[in-house]
Amino acid sequence: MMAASPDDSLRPRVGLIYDERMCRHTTPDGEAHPECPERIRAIWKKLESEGIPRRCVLLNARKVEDKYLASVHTQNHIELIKNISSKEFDSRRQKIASELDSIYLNVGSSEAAYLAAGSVIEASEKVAKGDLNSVIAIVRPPGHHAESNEAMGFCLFNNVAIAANYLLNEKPELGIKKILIVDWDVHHGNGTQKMFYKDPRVLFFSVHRFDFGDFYPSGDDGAYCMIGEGPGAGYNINVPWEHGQCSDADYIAVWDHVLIPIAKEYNPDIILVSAGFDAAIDDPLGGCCVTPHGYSLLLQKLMQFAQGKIVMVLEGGYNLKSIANSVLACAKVLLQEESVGSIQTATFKSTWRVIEAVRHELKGYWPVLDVELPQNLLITNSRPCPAEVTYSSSESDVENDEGTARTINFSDFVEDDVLLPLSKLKIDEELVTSNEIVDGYITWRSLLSKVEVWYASFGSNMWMPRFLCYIEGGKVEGMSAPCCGSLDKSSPKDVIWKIVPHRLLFGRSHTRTWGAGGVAFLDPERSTSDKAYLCMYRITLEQFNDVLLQENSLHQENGIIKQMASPLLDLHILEYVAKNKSLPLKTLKDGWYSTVLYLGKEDDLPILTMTCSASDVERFKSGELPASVPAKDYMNTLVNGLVEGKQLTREEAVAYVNGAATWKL
Ligand code: Q9C
Ligand code: ZN
Repeated sequence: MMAASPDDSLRPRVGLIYDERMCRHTTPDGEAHPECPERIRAIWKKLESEGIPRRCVLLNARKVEDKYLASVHTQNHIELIKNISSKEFDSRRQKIASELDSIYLNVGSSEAAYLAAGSVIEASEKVAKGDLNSVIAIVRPPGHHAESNEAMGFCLFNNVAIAANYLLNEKPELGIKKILIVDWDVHHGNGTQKMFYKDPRVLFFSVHRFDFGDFYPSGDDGAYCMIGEGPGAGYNINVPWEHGQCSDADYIAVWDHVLIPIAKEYNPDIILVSAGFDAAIDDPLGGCCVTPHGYSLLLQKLMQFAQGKIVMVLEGGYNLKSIANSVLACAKVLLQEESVGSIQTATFKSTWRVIEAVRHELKGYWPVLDVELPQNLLITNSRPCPAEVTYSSSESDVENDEGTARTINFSDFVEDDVLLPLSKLKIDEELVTSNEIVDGYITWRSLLSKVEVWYASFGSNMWMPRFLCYIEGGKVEGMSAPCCGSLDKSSPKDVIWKIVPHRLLFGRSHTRTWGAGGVAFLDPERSTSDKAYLCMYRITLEQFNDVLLQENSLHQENGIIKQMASPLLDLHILEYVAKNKSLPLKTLKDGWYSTVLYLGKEDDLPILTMTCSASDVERFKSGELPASVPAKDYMNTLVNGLVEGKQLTREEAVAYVNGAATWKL
């Protein structure tokens, strides 16, 4: 018997479904078509070449039973797809297909359609049961355009809708009560939307190219005002792009500001992804440019929900290389073999406009959306829309078969802008919570790198070499673990000392950095009988954010350095801190240094520091949290700081620290 490698039990169990029989659905006369058998062959070949199948569990494709089709499709439609490949239909097949919208049919079509739908059921059941963590179903024909009584858009049966129905109605014992369907195919998932329009048990989310109704499947179904009906109101979410060329940044912005907050609230039991890869870079139909890395980020951000129960189902995607690379990137994410970093492109202005419109439309149903977006998102690095830059149809570098480029009125884009003057900002604590720590988002950095603040240290950071660990990374003597440092590693522009009338407190008996010993905090309240030494470093607000993150030990998870989607402290929150002197950041509520203090100004720059929560201060003062004398390494660092900073002699420094540490009410 082969010994299991030590991490086999830790590796997520990922299923794969692929079956050559789904390649037998072809154009009858062999003419070229984007939805071709090579699509799934190319994907499978790519996965094989990377050794993915042997790291996965291979599932058998199976044909769907008619009774499971019946809750989604009409009897009429089922009969048609069942019989269409039979001999009796040989003469009529082409005519039937030609009367449908974007459909071809041949002798292999029925079997492929039955296998695609059945395979997605099989995949969903395995994941719902918990036998597997996730599955990738490499199926065709695709499904999301198929309506109850209508094959269209290369789709015969609606594979994902059939599986969702199966879980909810046929297998209640699996305990799946809420399903999130994420449709990131570049086309609107009109079929799926219709099936669950009045059903709150399925939250259907689709992000798609819309072009104001001109992009396939065209019409109004994909508009953001289509939010569901009756009990399903609020459970249908459309994010309609105004134009092509959307990239990773646009999709990530929609994830961060629409899908993820709603998914947190909805708390699905399983996620089905209608994973078309026709928004991928170089797709001949989509005209967008999402990279494999972008797709892997989108998928990774979904893995925090439903205990990672994800079924990824192929829909469209017509560039063989792009779809193969994208599916590969997603497989690595599901296998947790890839740590996904940040993205490079900028978000379109139109994307913020669409996001704001969607949030506005849905905020009555999802209170998390009833908060203004952090405005720095809107003014940093936004790309003008393609329509603003150039728009002559001959010059359009986007190749697509989806109608020709329209002349768009310039003023539509320039006048109606999402940017609000800063003075119109409503700043409240809700805004603070909207700044979440998520991977892969860096546009705020360029803005905050232009703002300087004084970071006032009163603990071990008073010793410059120790503080520099937060900037440059690394560690100094006595520290048990190295710091990751800030993204911007440039040194403080200036260092000055100041004495302030605040009480220094030492508590907490153990830290990750120093081991046993005390940790310094500052009482936000001023009192003339107290004094604390502050060593102040002039750094950028961007760097301050990175320091704040490290001080709260939130900079990494599972050994992976985190990127902040948006800053913990942006300009508007800074304004708020300055006004209120002290501000607990909800995003940091589990950290020891969750409160930002404003200690006035120096050279017209704000002085900021961080301390524990107000309730912890009270608990220190009341003795409920014991004071704790700094242990040797930590004490040395404090003393070094005060001595090298020429504030105190060694003896005075020791007395200062001991005095603060043994202070009683
Ligand atoms: N002028 C999927 O991606 N295009 N279907 C028709 C007519 C149809 C795409 C163009 C595109 C269907 C699953
Ligand atoms: Zn598509």
